[in-house]
Amino acid sequence: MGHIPASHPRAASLRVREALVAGAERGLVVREGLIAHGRGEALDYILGERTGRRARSAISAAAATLLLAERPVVSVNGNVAALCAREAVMVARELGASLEANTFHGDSGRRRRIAARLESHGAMGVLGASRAHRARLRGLDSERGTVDSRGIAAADAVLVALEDGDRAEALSRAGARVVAIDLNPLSRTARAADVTIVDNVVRAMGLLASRCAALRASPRGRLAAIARAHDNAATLAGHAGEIRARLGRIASLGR
Ligand code: PTJ
Repeated sequence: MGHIPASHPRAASLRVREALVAGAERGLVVREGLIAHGRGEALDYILGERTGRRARSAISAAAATLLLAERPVVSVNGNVAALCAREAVMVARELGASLEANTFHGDSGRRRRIAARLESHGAMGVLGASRAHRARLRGLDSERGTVDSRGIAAADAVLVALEDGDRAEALSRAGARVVAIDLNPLSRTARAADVTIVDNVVRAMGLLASRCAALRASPRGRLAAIARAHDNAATLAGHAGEIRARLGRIASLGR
């Protein structure tokens, strides 16, 4: 780390790459996670690398949805642990939610490392790494379906970020509300979730923590109204329109 000059026009993006590479070297991130990041990075570039109006509105709906839940869980995979562990812990703290290490690839050793990383940022009792409390999420044959009986298996709302689509669908079928952070408005996760924040986790997780803090004392009626006002399909269509308009402008004006 440290060889990226602050003056480099892509310094912020290069630092995020470095954080992921460091995460891979520490055994938090799998190689597939680096590939997944490339896809996200390309979409972020097209979307303008900023948290736009639609994403901010989705962040409010996400905060309201999670605050209304009785048993919310923040699910953390390798990429999230490497990119925004501190902010994920802050979200869980504001919600009074459990944090659960949950991965698509690999072994319980990596889940333990993810838990340790969250604990280094002040989390306590991170779920997902103990064999004693293993449960299966119905209809999900991958490793991601191995969940904690005290956490995701019993949750009524789950925050998932940077994921393949199967789990959002399985959680929805199981009756949980799903809040997703995913830069791809076309992905299955984005479409299966109740609220999708189309933004980079690097920006969105901290903003979500702040929004949860701001709304935490609100009456349930106000939270329900905020959650109800969110139309996920329309928001995703809006993001797709934004991409089309941005590319159209570039194509016609050359900038
Ligand atoms: O740690 P594991 O084993 O759970 O593995 C995690 C990965 C990411 C490898 C796994 O879940 C996976 O393969 O994911 P996908 O199917 O590639 O989907 C990742 C989604 O996240 C894609 O829609 C990407 O566009 C999006 N994405 C990538 N980077 C970011 C992102 N969304 C938000 N912020 C990012 N930084």
